[in-house]
Amino acid sequence: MEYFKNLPKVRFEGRNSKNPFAFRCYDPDRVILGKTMREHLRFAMSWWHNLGAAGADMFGVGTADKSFGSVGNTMAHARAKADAGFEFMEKLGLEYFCFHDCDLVPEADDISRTGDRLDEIGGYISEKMKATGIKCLWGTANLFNNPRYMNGAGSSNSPDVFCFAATQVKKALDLTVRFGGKGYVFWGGREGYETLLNTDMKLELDNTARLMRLAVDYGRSIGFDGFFYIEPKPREPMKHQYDFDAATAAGFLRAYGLDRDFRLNIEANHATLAGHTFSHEIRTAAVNGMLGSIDANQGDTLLGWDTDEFPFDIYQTTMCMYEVLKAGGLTGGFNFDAKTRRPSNTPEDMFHGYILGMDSFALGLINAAKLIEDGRIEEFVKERYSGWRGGIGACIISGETSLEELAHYAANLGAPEDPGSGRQEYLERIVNEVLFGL
Ligand code: XLS
Ligand code: NI
Ligand code: NI
Repeated sequence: MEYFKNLPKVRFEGRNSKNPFAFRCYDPDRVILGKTMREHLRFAMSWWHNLGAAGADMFGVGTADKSFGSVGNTMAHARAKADAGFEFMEKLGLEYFCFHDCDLVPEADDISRTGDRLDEIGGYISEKMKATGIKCLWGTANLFNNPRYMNGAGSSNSPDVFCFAATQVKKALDLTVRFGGKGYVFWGGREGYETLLNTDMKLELDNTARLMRLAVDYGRSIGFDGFFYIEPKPREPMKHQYDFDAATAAGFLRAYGLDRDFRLNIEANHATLAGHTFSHEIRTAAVNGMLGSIDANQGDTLLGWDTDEFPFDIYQTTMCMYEVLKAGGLTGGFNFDAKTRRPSNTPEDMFHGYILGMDSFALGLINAAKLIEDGRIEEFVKERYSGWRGGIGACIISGETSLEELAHYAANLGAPEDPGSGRQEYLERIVNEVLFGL
């Protein structure tokens, strides 16, 4: 059965195309700085938003029909979702998907029964993967929806709840391995607190790390050789979330000795919620040696919550790709953790969303490569720090000096050399010149 009947296979047609169901920038085989676009970008479909989210919000039920011709909350619906998902990915040329356990099957009352359902759908999806060549970018367990996680999962006050979380992580890892997934994500939506008055923060942090350590040990024991990821987010649903931002998560991973197995999955909208730019989070992950994967979306600063919009802002995709290219690429890929707006409720809109997102990132990649090839920005930064490559700068970096020696040096100078203008406006104009010929 064809689910997206009037929707064609989306192909690259270039800048002159007027076809709304064609890519104008995403040309998977085009080589940019020595790698094809498909290798640089590794786009993934998020099972939850694309096949599950029907547009419900706090004030109203869904507006989109995601039944895919079958009744919700049944295994028949789970299979229909998989069928529709694979058709969608094939039509869009998406080579990867990401999933939560609960996206794949309806949860049963009994967690073991849910596990059986996951085994069943696992077989069904594996067949489809074989037939299409579509791969799994990462899997995860939904440890935030079920009421048992109201006080957290790894960070719950209840050891029983911790064991239920462990059960789900184990099963989600089994599935990820079965799908040959490249990664496994922890997004700690409920790992945080509402008030310190009822919270043992130290125990909660230690236990969150314990769950991750147990996951690493189990994953490695069943042959998972990809990376684990933390996806930082400062708040929402909890008021305070432990994985606030990239810097916090990097420190956490080091403190608990998890830094060899874990990288970071940076989401654009989470960066802005934390009061950072997307690029700041990517750079912070990169300088910590922890840049891993990206949840590609964008927020709306006027709204200020995780709106999960499809990426549209070309400055943002450009500066993201600039950071990614300079960091040498991702271990993961670009997962569209994004959904169409509530009033965009047709199957066509699902296509428009992905075409917008993929083209926005493809153009970002093209632009970022141009900025790198232009070289003026990098040259400026290099020159700005040139003092550290010789003289007293090199001496400080080598570590062979003391505060007394530096004080003596400064006293002899009388006044420091002019540190020079930061030239922000000049650099911003270069960006505009390279992007728009301005
Ligand atoms: C929620 C997160 C979530 C993770 C996966 O804000 O972005 O969707 O990516 O659990
Ligand atoms: Ni996400
Ligand atoms: Ni999010």
